[in-house]
Formats: sequence, structure tokens, C-alpha cells
Amino acid sequence: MGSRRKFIKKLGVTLPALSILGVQACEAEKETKGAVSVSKKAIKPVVISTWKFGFPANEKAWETLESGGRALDAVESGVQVPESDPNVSSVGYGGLPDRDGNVTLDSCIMDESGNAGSVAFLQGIKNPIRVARLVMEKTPHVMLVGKGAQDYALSQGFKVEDLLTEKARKRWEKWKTDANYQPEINVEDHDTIGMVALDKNGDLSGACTTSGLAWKMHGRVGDSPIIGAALYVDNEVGAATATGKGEAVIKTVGAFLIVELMRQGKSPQEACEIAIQRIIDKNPGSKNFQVGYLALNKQGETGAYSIQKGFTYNEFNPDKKEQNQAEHYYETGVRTY
Ligand code: SD4
Repeated sequence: MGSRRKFIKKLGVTLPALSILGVQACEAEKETKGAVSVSKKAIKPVVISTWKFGFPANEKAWETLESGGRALDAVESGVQVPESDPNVSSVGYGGLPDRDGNVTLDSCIMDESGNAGSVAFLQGIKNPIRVARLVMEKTPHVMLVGKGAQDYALSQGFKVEDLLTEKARKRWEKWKTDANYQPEINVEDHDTIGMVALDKNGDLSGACTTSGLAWKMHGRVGDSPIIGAALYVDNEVGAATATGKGEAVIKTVGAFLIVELMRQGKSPQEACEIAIQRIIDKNPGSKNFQVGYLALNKQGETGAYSIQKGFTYNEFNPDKKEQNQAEHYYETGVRTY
């Protein structure tokens, strides 16, 4: 047994465990003389998010991550950027309504301890992610919906506001002229923000928030507030988030599937691809919809993949601040892992 191996043995942890901690064994070796300590120096913060409007959201989240803040605070503040922006027509204020003209919001959040909070079918509250966090931290529950979620928000000091902007109302009026329900693929202003982050402490968190599919049936809830579907975080392994046709994501429990695949040793990219393949396999003959996945593991590696062309995502770490196009199924075809 080499001296490095002996040292690792002394620590009482396995090499894979160290790597799960996001720590290079040699870094730990360097840092440790006598007392067992795990170097935090090796951990570089990372944040990834969906769609073009995720870039300013990443910028906001980065302020927290860069200053050594908690991933949970980073994702919560980040996703509030599109939630509050009336020009983003698929998240929060300014979101397109259901077919009856109601803006109904779905949102969830998950922290490094596996705590989760969620609101669904919430109306009149501009920043549902903040309500989701309060559900997580201040109630004995994970999920509140509809009037109950709104009542809870009011009890916490939120105000009911009209979230249907003039612009969104006009688009709804136009849609009603032929009332054809055909969710569009990849309309950049018509999607969810999902964001997952790793902080300097090596902790993961995630948030997901949306006004859901435009012109949906009143009462419809998508994948975005469903823990395990559009968002899942396991601090030992990684985190994943989803955008696109929520029904397809819910039916394959997409984010949870991706995290479990990473637990089994798949890279974030491989895990996203396998999860998209699962959707393709379960929907033979019906591929005219979009789903996009993002994943981040404990080591800060990322993955992005979608069914269709045009899934934009944003990735920030200390070395880069990039907006990229994910590879997609119709480009790469099936890959076997
Ligand atoms: C939903 N996944 O409500 C969301 C909407 C979305 O692209 O991401 N659209 O199903």
C-alpha cells in the first residue's frame, strides 16, 4: 500500500467517498498534517440554469456563490430575476395565462440536507420561489397548492398582485380567436427556469419556477413544483433540473432518475442523455415536443441534453460565464452507456 493509500486509510474514508465530497485526495493530503481536515480549496462553485433568461439569473446567483454564500440562497435569489421580470412570459409576473386567463404558478426548491418546499397552482404572488422556501423552512409540509398556498403566502406578508400583464393578456386574447392548444417547442420566452448550484462549501441546492404551459387547462400543474420530476438534489451525489413538457418529465420522474444514474457512476452528461432516451422510449411515434435536462454533480461537472434543437443553458464557474446550446437527441441519436 503506497503512502497515499495509507493516508487515505487513516482518514477512514474510501477514495470514492473523498471524490464524492468533491475533494481531490491529493488536496486533502496536502492540507492534512496531524488533524484530519478536508480541504475546501478544491471546491469551485458552479451554477447552471435553463434558457436565455437564465443568464441574468446566473449573474444574480453568482454574487452569492462568489462571496462564499450558500447554494440555497444563490438559487433562490437567481430565479427571482425572471420571476420578477414582466418581459419573461413563462415565469412569475408576466407569465402567459391558462386558457381561462389565469396566471398560475408552480415552483419548488431543495437544499443540501434534502429539505424540500413547493407551491403549485399559486395565483397572485409574484415570487413563488420565496413561498416555496418558506413552506420548506417554516411548515411541517413539502407542498402547498392553490388557495391554501396563497393564504399561506399572505400570512407571511406577501401581497396579492395582478400578474397578468397587458402584453400577456393581448397574447391570450389572440390565442382565444382559434383556441388551438398546441404547446410550442422551444419558444425561448415560454419556458421554465431551473437552476442548480454547488457552493464553496461543497453543498448543492436547486430551484425551479414557472407559469407552466401557456393555455393549459385551469388547474393543470406541471413538473416544475414536483420534487423528483423537475428538480432533485442529493448532496452526496448531485442535482438535476428539467424544462419542457412537464407531463413527460413527471411520468419518468426525470430529475430523480438523473441523480440516481449519477449515483450509479454516470457522468452528468450521460445521465441527462439516458433520461431523455427514457422519454423517447416511452413516447414512440410522438416526439414533437421538447424536454431539456441539466445536471451537476458533487465534483462540479455538468451535463445538458434535450430532445429537440434549441435548448439554451447557462453555466458559470470561476473560469467561465457561458451561454451554450445543449446537444440534442435529433443531433446525436442514441448513445449507449
Ligand atoms: C411545465 N415544464 O409546466 C413546464 C413548462 C416548461 O417549456 O418548461 N415549458 O410543464
